[in-house]
Amino acid sequence: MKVIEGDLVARDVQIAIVAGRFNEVIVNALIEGARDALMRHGMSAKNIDLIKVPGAFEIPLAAKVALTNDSYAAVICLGAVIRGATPHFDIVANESAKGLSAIALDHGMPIINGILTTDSIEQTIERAGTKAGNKGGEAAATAIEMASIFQQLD
Ligand code: INI
Repeated sequence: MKVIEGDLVARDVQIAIVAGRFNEVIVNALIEGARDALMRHGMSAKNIDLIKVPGAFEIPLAAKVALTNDSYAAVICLGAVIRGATPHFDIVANESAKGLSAIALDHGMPIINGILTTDSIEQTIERAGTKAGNKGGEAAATAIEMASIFQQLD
């Protein structure tokens, strides 16, 4: 049986990070977590592009456009949607997740969902480099693993 499995070594890949500016203190920590993980897994900074958009709602569109230039092996999407007193949370959280899945399937390319959806600032901080790790770093490792799988499938 031939087993195709990704490893965590970045080989000749370019990766885009698309990040929302909303809740930027948190998102900046996710970006730093992703950048640090990508470098530790063998990427050089010149092969990482950071695309900043206003909020999580805009991330899928920017990710879709990034993929049309054909040079990225994966797109890492980072944002923070925190539940507030309005229904806006559900709209932004649901639409951004649905948008990312749709783009990944349409393009047949790895789009990594590192958009936090949390009930409180405390939960958000926990996932941005404290108690529960850094979800930006986890998203970066997933991107490298998926890029490795796609290199073997090509
Ligand atoms: N954008 C976020 O990234 N996080 C949020 O928590 C958020 N909330 O709660 O409103 C948010 N809203 C902005 C949204 O992403 C769009 O930028 C805006 O609706 C304009 O399209």
